[in-house]
Amino acid sequence: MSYQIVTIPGDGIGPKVVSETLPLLHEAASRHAIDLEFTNYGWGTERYLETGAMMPDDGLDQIADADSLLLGAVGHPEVPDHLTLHGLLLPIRKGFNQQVCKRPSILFDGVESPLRGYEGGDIDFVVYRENTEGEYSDTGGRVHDGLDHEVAIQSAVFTRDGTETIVRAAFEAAAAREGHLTSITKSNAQAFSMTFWDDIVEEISTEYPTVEVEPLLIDAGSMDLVRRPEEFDVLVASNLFGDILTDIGAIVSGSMGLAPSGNINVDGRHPSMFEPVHGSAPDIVGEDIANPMATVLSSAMLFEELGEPDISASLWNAVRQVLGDDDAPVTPDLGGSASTGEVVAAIETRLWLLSETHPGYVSKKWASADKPTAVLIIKTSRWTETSRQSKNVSLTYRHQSRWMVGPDTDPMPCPAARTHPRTSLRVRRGSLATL
Ligand code: GGG
Repeated sequence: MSYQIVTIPGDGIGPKVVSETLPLLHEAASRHAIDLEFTNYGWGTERYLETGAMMPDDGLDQIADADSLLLGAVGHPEVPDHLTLHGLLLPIRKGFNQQVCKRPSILFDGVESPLRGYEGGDIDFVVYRENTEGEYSDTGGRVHDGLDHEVAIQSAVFTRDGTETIVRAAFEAAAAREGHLTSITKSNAQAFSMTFWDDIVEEISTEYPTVEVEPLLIDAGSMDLVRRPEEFDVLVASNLFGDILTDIGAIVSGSMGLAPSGNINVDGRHPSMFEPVHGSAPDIVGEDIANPMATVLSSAMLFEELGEPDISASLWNAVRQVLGDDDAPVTPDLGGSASTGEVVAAIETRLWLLSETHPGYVSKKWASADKPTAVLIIKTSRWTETSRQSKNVSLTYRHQSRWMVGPDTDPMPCPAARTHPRTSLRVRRGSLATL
């Protein structure tokens, strides 16, 4: 079985988090006899600066046959955000009818919330965000440009199809979870569109008698996500409100770097697209400290959507394990000092440790194009830990009968490894060690 996945790394930290994550996805998929073929579309602001367009005119046609899309980030300090967003991200969401945006917020064990008294597991909700219309419908215009009586009009558009689709998806999710759905609106002020939304929520609620509905205005909802996040289960909101709520959700759960997202095509006619909630983070571009976990978890959602729940679960579990391990590397957003690649390597290690059967050896590792990493070939009887770094390979192991590191060059025996379980070894890149 094989899947064709289009990657659009985009701008800023997007290319880094995507390129570091792909080898991990190969690894996770190959454990379930799934082959992945990634095609990288280098669309984004660099292209815009060169050609005047974020992607080609026939961009959507070019990627329409993919099984799924993985996007990094969009946004560049030299170009206004509305041009980059409208040139790439929004046309894909709209053109591929990705009406449902699913964004989980989870406070994992080992992660500190900025909210006092919250621990791992206390926060676990998912926002269903309407994704192709509402406040993002791009209806309006500006007239009398530059004159004193200049006017700008921007209208929100709510269709029955779009609203029913997102509301129904949210009810389905709530019925499968804890049976609690919060519908976020501003019906007191927006007496046309948001009362329409309320009516549809009420209509569809009759189909889901086990789901309790709590209507909340966006102002109160935003406050309550900070004041009592533990009480939320599923939230459903319009495009703009959903976008705002999910940034709050990400930050009360510890970091924007942990928040995944899926833009789901529900008619089955187009691919869905997965992306971290975070943007391009120009302030940390080039520092190699972007947290890849949001991209890894977005990829886990991608596998779920492809009908590969085991691969999805393996990625979720591996990330949970890293976060729950005080000794595991994390990036500065979580209080650590690890690089993007070190975190991916730690997740990859957990994939090994969590898999029911250890296949014996990893025959191949991937090096990112911009930064060659050491190749590891590991043979083990029971426990294996792998790690990739640009200069050194650190191998911490618990029990193993045989291991090798590096491209096949001079064997380097490491007796310390035999006598001291959990010894940390540093092996120079390019060396090979046997035990
Ligand atoms: N990772 C996706 C990304 O770069 N998002 C930037 C952004 O501004 N998105 C706006 C939105 O989702 O509405």
